Amino acid sequence: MKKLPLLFILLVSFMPAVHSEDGYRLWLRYDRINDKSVAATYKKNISGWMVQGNSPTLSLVKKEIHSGLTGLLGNIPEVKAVKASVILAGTPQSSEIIRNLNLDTRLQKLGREGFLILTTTYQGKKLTIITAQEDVGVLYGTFHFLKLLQTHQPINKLDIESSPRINLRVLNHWDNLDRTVERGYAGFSLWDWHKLPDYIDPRYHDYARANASIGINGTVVTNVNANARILSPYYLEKVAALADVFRPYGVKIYLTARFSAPIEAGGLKTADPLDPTVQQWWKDKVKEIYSLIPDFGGFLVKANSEGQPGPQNYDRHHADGANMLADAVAPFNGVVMWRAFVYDENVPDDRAKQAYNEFKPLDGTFRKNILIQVKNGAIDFQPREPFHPMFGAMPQTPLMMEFQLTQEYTGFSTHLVYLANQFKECLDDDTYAKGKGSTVANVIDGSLDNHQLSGIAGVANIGTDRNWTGHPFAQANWYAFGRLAWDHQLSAQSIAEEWLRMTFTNAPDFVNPVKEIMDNSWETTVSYMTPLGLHHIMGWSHHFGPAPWIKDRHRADWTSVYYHQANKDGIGFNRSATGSNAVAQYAGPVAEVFGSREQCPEKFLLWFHHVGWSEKLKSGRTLWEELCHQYYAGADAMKAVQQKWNTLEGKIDRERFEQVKMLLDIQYKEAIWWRNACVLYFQTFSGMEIPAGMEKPDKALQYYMNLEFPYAPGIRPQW
Ligand code: GCW
Repeated sequence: MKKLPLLFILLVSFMPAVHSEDGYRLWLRYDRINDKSVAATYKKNISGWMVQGNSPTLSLVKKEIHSGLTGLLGNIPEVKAVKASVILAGTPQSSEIIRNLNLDTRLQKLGREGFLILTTTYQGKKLTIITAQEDVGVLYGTFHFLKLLQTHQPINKLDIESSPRINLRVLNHWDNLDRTVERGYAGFSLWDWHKLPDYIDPRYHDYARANASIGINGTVVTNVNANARILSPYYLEKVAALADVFRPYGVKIYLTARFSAPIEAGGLKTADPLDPTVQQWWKDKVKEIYSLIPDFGGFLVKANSEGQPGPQNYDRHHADGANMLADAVAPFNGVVMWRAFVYDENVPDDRAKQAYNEFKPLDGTFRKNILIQVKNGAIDFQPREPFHPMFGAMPQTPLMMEFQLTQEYTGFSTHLVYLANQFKECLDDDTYAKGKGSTVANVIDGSLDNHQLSGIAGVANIGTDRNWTGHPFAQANWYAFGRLAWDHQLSAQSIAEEWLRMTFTNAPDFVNPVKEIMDNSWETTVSYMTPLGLHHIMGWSHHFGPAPWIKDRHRADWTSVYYHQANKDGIGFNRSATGSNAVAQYAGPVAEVFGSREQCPEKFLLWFHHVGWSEKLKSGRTLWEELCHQYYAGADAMKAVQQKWNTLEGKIDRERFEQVKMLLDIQYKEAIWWRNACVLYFQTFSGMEIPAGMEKPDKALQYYMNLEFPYAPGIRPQW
């Protein structure tokens, strides 16, 4: 063995045991502001801080302000009495000074969770107050204030009012009880059921704190493909321990309810929602849960979908099932989030139409404490989908949005894909349900149809990986989800910018180019995976990589050929009036645009139309040429991103720079793979040459078709 130099050994053994820039701190990095003039201005404006009041949440506020100010600016003292330029946090109840400022009318307008940050004078002294009606609002305001410092914004004259546009801002963890995570690409589940309730992993606090910092106020800790065991006393005391940790951060806990739990966990013969013994079982179970977790949020349910049991097993409607659970949680102010992700291979109709067909007739029959949770598009979190036709179609029912943060269909956690642009495209789309301006965002925030209850869910991309999300940039999707859930009017670009400044650096020569990379990343991915409205052409079951050739499997609606419908004439799923007529599920003006071959936006062309290979598109290219162009442009754009990233060496820490560099190598390789496999496969139908100037794939189609991935996440190898 080679001897290590003494100096090296000494250095290593005296190195503090911290993980430097390993991403664990997410966007909550409070490193000293090294821009001297920025720091000096802040110090002039902040002479000290005080938090008035005592509660578990206000203790967190104290901790946050202390660590934030100390980290960012150095020693800023906690003071006991007001003096000039003090930061004061509290509510009118907890702080006499704030009470004396008579802000009640302003605060009431901001609701339970909203906050006010105000520079004002008190007894002749300039103060900045962070206040709200309730403690949790003060916590949100605190994070906002610290963000201003982290992103180098002016703070000398603040008057910021902010309140969430959506009530329930919830993460959905598809975490199994054995700690595997369905569609998880960032390690295992955070919830260590074995060691709970006695062992509280500090990470539970850090998780809740990160959520609170972006306004997420709920978490469903178990998979929608549910296991009834979570409802057993063995687990419920563990769930209660998690709830105790999350509570001061304003994060409520929810569970998934397996519809057949009365049979599995209760020993009943049926789970029929109209059977009184079943109803009673749920009532008792709910009572038991609330005795352990008084602020339990409620249930999320996947029923009669992909093999999950549900009311239809007993010839009942979704509403019968949802209402039964809603009645059980109603006395405790709980809610039921009932998923609309239903489709059945035995129903001959277009899969894209099935959820609407099932749920629309039930509008008006759901209890008041039910939200129907609808995925952003009608198929399944594809790289790009038109908005789900259910949005706007059920005015009497609060519809909740479900976005997917975990990148099941957008390159797992190896591809840099900033999903805020995808979320925004959907939120900003106009359903025309009540004429122009009936955006999806207005449907889900309750404003369009005057619903008090509103919600948005993100399928979490979080696991035990040290940096939480696998790809350092996947943190941005968690962050952006929270920010948009709070305020869907924010732009994807502004969110990217604040995230970059907090997560990496404020230096414009890093922030600006990387913001651009993020801003283009989703379109680029769509382009090398599923351009022009193509969808569901990925690998069987694990969904890794391209596999447009999948056919002849036990479920047609899980094959690729079902969706792309390529043949000698052309490609695309005809969902217009001459095809499945899925377009008719949209309101008139939308149906007209999507249903017309000429008017349909080309980004959705093959989603709604079967188009001939030689038909001309807006670019003047034929469909075949355009398809090739998009695949090649997507892969080329990835090359450019790699090159751009490499010029940024030295501008951020080496750890994350290198990580991203390696991941971009993978992403470029996989972009080429998608491009080659798809172009070669579709060529077998078009029979046309890859246009001149485009580099020919170096392998034959068969090579791509023979690839296997026993190591792909979600796969259990047979040998
Ligand atoms: O996206 C698909 C996934 C399934 C998932 C299902 C759902 C939890 O491939 O893994 O199951 O959707 O949303 O229920």
